[in-house]
Amino acid sequence: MSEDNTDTERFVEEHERQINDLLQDVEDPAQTSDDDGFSMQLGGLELGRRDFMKAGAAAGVASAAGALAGCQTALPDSATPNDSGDGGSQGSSSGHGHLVAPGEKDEYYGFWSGGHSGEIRIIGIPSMRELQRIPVFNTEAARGYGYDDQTTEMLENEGGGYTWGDNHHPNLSETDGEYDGEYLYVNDKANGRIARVNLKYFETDAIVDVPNVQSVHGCTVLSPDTKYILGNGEFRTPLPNDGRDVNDPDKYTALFSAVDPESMETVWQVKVDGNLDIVDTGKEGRWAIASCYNSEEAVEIQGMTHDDRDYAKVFDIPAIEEAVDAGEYEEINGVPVVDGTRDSDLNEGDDPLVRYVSTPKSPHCVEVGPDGKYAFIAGKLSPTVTMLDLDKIGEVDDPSDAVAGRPKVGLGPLHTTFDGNGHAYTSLFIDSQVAKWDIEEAANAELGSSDPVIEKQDVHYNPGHIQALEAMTTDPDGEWLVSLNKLSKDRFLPVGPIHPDNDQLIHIGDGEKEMELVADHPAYPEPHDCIFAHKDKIDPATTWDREDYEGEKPFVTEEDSGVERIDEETVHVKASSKRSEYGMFDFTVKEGDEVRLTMTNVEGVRDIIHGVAIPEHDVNLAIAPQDTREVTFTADDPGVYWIYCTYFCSALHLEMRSRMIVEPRD
Ligand code: K7E
Ligand code: CUA
Repeated sequence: MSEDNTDTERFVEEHERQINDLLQDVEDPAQTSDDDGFSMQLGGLELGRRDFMKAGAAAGVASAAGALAGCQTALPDSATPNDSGDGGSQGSSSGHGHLVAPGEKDEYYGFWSGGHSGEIRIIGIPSMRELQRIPVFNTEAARGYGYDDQTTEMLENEGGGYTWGDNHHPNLSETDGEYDGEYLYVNDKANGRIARVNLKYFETDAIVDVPNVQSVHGCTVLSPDTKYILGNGEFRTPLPNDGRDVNDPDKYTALFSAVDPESMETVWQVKVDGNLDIVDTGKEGRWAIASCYNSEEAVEIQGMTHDDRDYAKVFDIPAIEEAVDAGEYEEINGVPVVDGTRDSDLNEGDDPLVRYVSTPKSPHCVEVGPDGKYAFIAGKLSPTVTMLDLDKIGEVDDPSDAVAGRPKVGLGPLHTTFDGNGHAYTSLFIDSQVAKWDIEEAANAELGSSDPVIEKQDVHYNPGHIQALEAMTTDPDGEWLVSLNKLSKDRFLPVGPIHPDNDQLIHIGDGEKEMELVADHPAYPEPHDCIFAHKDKIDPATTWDREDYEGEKPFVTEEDSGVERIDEETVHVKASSKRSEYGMFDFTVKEGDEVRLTMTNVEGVRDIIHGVAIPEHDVNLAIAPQDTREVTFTADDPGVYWIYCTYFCSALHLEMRSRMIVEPRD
């Protein structure tokens, strides 16, 4: 334990040293010369710069760096010491080609979370070319997402009506432990939601606003068959959160939620002590392991990092299901909530719902290794990774006895990934490195030993998640690793004070050779995590299949095109679209009419999208071949409005127009 104490102190010192260097090195003196002028509100306290730095260092690497990125220019070189060995290569000297020639395709799909942009991005590996973006919690004009009735209603009704989300953890659905290519699930940290993306159409098709929680941070599917989507309610809040009890820690709670992947309904929740950060599951469907901070259960942030220990929580899914089936729950807002706090009756005896495992203070990520034997819990404020033996966790009396190793890997360990050949790779936020280490050696070494570390690779700069190919499966493919670096600093042409992130591609091969940094890729704010699937596991549609929406929406042919008056103030306009004309050259409605426009793209070929823009009515649809979209709007003002196609679809694309005539109602 004294080892951990010293480590934490060393970490805080090191972090403060770096920040001091940073502040001295800022180029524009106008921004920092007036020391007294600097203050910010943190946890309700007015803090001077020195206080802020201390608070930032103590409150955690990620939050401190986030605050810095917001109030300073880029970190100077001195903030990223490269003093631990090989110095790192800056380019590909050995010729590990990642470029994909024109006309050739990538080997892997990469699904990137988009952070507070709210979207998912599809990036090809190894080229790192961006292939597509899928709007999820955001609206996206280019795809008409959040403009047609269906997606607008999903965002407003099930989605809770928020205009943005903060997605961190994309997950692919599994059958028998293999990616089945059906769905991607992702959390919204900002508003406590989980969304589902249909991988046939690469479109978001469902969102659930998880009851009783403010934030869903950690998010994972339960391996091996996607029985649930599991979400960590990160922020403790009073339950019910109705303005009473705001200063009573006993009334605050954090909830671990299970969502049904088909119905997207929240089927149960578990009340726990301490905050919940990140979660992963074992490979056999029994264990879910979540990292946890604020075991102090402070309700103000200053109190959240007092103690030197926190814990990981190990959820026994079948035991939780049994408790729910036995009716041992309280129903809150329609969801059965079982009590998994430490003192709960349900945690007594041999089959507790939740096992609390002591770890160094404020751990960050949890990833379960490919063989399912260990959960790897990165230390964040401790320079170690705690390995939890999942074969033992159900057997031992004291869950701490299931700690199988704790290698010291470097400063600010956040996330771990795997090559399938016995190596783990951990991102070091403070050291700006990736540490590669030997898993079995770590299991045999003393706790806190750095002997298992094989090699370190500099990255630029301050990595969060790192991911190797199919590292979250039982059979990782090695070869490439991506380091998602929070700061790009000086790596690209400057583009103003909001810098891009930097996603770096690193060749790892089968793990036997040295890591090699191969490419930098600027990333729009702000990816957190990514997940890779071999191209053979994903099978997207090239056009829509109208049977998939039969009964929900019509398929409008040229012959069906026309205007139907529903009542005095409502009309239904139906039109087809094809190269290069709409099913009607004009249509007439009355001033004040509510217009429902239903349009089908009747093209049978791929890649011919038609758009519908109606000037001055905020109407914008994007319709793929064989798809139908609907939009409802009000024709407020009499006049002529030129409807036009927004997708460049043919030589006569500019001529693809129609007139909406709005007659005065007199
Ligand atoms: Cu480390 Cu939300 Cu996975 Cu960001 S989280 S980095
Ligand atoms: Cu249809 Cu342009």
